[in-house]
Order: sequence, then structure tokens, then C-alpha cells
Amino acid sequence: MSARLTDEQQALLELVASFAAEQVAPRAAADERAGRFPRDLFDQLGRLDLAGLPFPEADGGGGQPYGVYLRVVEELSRAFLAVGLGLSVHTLATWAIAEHASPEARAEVLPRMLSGEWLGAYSLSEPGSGSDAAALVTRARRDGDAYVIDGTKAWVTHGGVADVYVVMCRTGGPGPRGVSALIVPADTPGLTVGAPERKMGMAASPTAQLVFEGARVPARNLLGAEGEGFAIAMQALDGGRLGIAACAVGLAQAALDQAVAYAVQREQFGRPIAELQGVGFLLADMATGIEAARALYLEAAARRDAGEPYHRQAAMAKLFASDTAMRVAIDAVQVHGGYGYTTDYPVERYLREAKVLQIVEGTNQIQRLVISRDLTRRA
Ligand code: COS
Repeated sequence: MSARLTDEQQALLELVASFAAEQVAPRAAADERAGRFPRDLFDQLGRLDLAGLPFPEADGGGGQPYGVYLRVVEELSRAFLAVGLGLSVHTLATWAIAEHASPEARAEVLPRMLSGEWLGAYSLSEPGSGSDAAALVTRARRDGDAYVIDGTKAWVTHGGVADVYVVMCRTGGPGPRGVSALIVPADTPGLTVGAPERKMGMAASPTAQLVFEGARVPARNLLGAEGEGFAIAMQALDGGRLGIAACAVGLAQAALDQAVAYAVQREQFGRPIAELQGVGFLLADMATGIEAARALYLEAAARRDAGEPYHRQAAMAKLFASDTAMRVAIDAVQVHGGYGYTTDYPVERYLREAKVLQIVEGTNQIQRLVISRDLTRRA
């Protein structure tokens, strides 16, 4: 990839690498332990012009190819997954608004999202509909020049800390064609946020339910037309899944970095354990998986930037990168032996964090479904 970067893009990635190393990474362990959302780091992303990287400059975005944006997500995730994943989720919501909002809503919301003043979130799942996303039951009823929303959404990353939500609701009959997408500002009366879920990891990234009781949003907040919300949600997820792949590669890289550093300084049998083939081969497999996962997301991003279909490749990248992150994190703990199982080293946290990447934005079983359906549809 580096050979294909312009000088400007190289400089951007160097800026991000030093920001991540100096200001993001030192925060991760304590914020995770305290369950503290690092909002100030997102404000800094905005100040560094990193909140809208893959959007047109004419709109106030960074005008960068998707691959460059993903490298930024990877670098941030390597430092602190909650921040890299947070940027990815923000971008998922921003994309839906940039592409599908009415001119009035777009003018109101998009500049704030691209500048990082507003943090975005995306809300598709419900307590009763996760993988079967088209079964959602939260209702949005048209009432004059507004939609009135009733129902409960679930598993919302940034629930309670976002400024604006993209919410998929049912405006029509059952199935995907009865779904519409709405922009819901966080301060909408009738919207309340549940207590954050108590999770295995990612405590610094709040996940919560959104409860709608007669919540009214202006009709201009509809994305696209009524009934287009499911396709918008799925298209947004194609890009979002590449974000998750980049998060996974960043996390895996962090685990490998730790494993290598440990293996060259830890001595057993009179020499560094890195020189023991059983350990060295583990490191080699970890590094190979990471390179392959990175190549996969960059190739999918190149297809996206070229305007080619990349739905299948995005699912493959998400699947492979998150499975790789899981395996690499397990092996990084193994390289550390007993120390790896303690909270004195970050690898136990990486292991807990890797797990969620096999679940979010479509479980890896759903990715396989997407890939196999795409293969057979074209056969
Ligand atoms: N881009 C554009 N349109 C898409 C699309 C995409 N990537 N994927 C699906 N669509 C459209 C289809 O073309 C179809 O439109 P028509 O009715 O006009 O033909 C419609 O959406 C329904 O698609 P499909 O029939 O594939 O819907 P299913 O109910 O079978 O659901 C899966 C498909 C299972 C793939 C989908 O529900 C899914 O991705 N589930 C996981 C949800 C998820 O990732 N949740 C995490 C959210 S983040 S908290």
C-alpha cells in the first residue's frame, strides 16, 4: 500500500501514527478499566480533520480514498480499539446521511458530522432482531410533517454518547421493503437511552438500547424514500464491515507487536523464547494472517473507490480479519504464558476485544451467508 500512497497521504498516516502513539494508546488501559468513553479523543479527531476522511472535500470532508481512511481506522485501533471502532461507526452513520439525506437535513447535520462536532451512531438491531435485521418492529408513523417513533432498538454503539442516530424503523408492511431510515437527534423528546450493557470487553465504548416513546422527528429526516431504509442500511454496512476489518487488523497488529516484544526479551532455556521454533512459528503465522487480512480490506476498498461491486469482498474482509484477530490475540496470550493471562499485560484485553469483532456488524456466520449468496446468485 505504501508504494501507492501520495506524499500527502503518507504525511497524513504519519500524523495519525504519532497522534495514536502519543495521545490515544496511553489512555486505553485506564479508560477500559474505568468504563470511560474517551469523548475528548473524538473531539481531537475532529480538530485533526480526521472525522470525515472518506467524504468529498466539497462537503467539508477529507476527500481521501476509502483505503486511506481504513488505514487510519487501523492505526487508531492498534492504539485503542474503542477509538478506531468509534470512528468506523461514526463514518457508517455519516455515510447514510451524506448519500441519502434530504437537502435540508443534509445541510443541518452533515457539516457537524464531518467536522467531528457531532458524533454519529447507527441503529438497526432490536432485542428480537439481530441477524434477521429485516424483522425489526420499531414503528415510525407519519403524522403531518413528522414521523412519530415507538419501539426499542438494541446494541447501539455510542448509545447515550452520540449526538445523532441513524435509526431503521418500520413504516410499512413486514419484511425489508417496509423499513425506512430516519435521522434522530439525540435530544429528541421521547427518546431515552438504556443503561450501558455490561460487556466482556470494550467497556470504554458504550453499547445501549434506545427506547422510543412517541419520539417525533421532522419528515425531512427521512433518508431516501419510505421503504428504502433496509437497502440503505445494508449498503452502509458494506462500508462499515470494511471498517471492522480495519479495526481487527489494528487490534491484531497490536497483539503481534506485544508478542514480538515479549518473545525477544523473555529468556528460557538460556535464550530468548523468540529463538524457540514453537514460539517463532507462532509469530510467523500471526504476521502472515495480519498481512493477508490487510491486503483483503485494501483490495475491497480499492474496488469501492473504483465504483465496482464490493459487497462480497467486504464480507470476506470482515470475516477473515476478525477471525485472524481472534487467533492472533489467543496466540499473543500463549506467547506470554502465565503473564499473558494477567491484567498486567494488554494481551488479555486484546483477546476480550477481538471476540466482539466476530459478532458486530453481522456475525461471521452472516458474512458467510452474504458471501455464499453472492457466489450462487452470480453462478
Ligand atoms: N446493498 C444494497 N441493497 C441490499 C444489500 C446491499 N449490500 N443487501 C441487501 N440489499 C437489498 C436486497 O437487494 C433486497 O432488496 P429487494 O427486496 O429490492 O430485492 C433487500 O435489501 C433485502 O435483502 P435480502 O433479501 O438479502 O434480505 P434478508 O432479510 O435475507 O437479509 C441479511 C439479509 C441476513 C444479509 C441481513 O439481514 C444482514 O446483513 N443481517 C445482519 C445484520 C447486521 O449486520 N447487523 C449488525 C448491525 S450493526 S449493530
